[in-house]
Amino acid sequence: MIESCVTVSLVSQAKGGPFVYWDDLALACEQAALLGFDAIEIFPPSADSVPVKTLRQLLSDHNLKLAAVGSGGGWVLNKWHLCHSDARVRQQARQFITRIIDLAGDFGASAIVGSMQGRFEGDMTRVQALDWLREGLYDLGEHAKQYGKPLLYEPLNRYETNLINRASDAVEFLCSMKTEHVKILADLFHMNIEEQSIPEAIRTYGPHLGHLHFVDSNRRAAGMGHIDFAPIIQALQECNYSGFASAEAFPYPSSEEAACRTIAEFKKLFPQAASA
Ligand code: LER
Ligand code: MN
Repeated sequence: MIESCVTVSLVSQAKGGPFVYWDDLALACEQAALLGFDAIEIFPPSADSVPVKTLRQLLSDHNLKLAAVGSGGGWVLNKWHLCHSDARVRQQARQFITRIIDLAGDFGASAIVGSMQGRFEGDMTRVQALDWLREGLYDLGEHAKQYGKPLLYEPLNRYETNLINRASDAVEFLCSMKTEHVKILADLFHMNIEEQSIPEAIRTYGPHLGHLHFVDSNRRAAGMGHIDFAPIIQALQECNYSGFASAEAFPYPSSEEAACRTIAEFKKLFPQAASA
């Protein structure tokens, strides 16, 4: 069963970014629950900044799950990433993500590595950068193992990383890692830019798929762009995908409206999930 989820950013420096709710965790939980979402996904400045007790209470009060926690705050605020040329910075990136894994793990959720994968620049080769990324993701996946939730690795479009942009490359890379503890986060916005066919790319991910960023071509709420969702849903079902469809979309025209449009589209596309 695919479950609905909506994103909440707690990083004010990420303003303008693709998150539905902003800053106010209590309001986000209240509205998400009212609209009938199953879960929230949080984008925090750091693991330490998340009010764990409050979050636990809010999730319990509103009968919501925590689906995932993003680690991109480490990039936005500090410019840390896993294949930085400076070994100390790579280590800071790993520590930052390790804490996010621990935070998410205590809630039965996965941590996400998206922007924290980084890119290769200057004298560094792509091969070197991918070696560091592979090592980093492998070790972080081993850390995530204790929580029974995989680490989520998110391929991004070419304007955000020059490492891996497409499903076929992502699966080859993941297989070279020889791990059971890292899965793929498929973001429909990035896929719309990079893939020849989004449904085919979903099939390529198959059993490696661990999470979905459910959003339209223009990064507005699903239904507000030109993605044809029906064949994508068909591909997800063929792959027996049973994770979250998490709305990582601009708060356009407002957070409330983006959340409302998302859940309406979700219910239309996943009628079995909506009636469960
Ligand atoms: C960034 O474009 C993105 O899609 C995020 O999910 C990465 O953390
Ligand atoms: Mn994403």
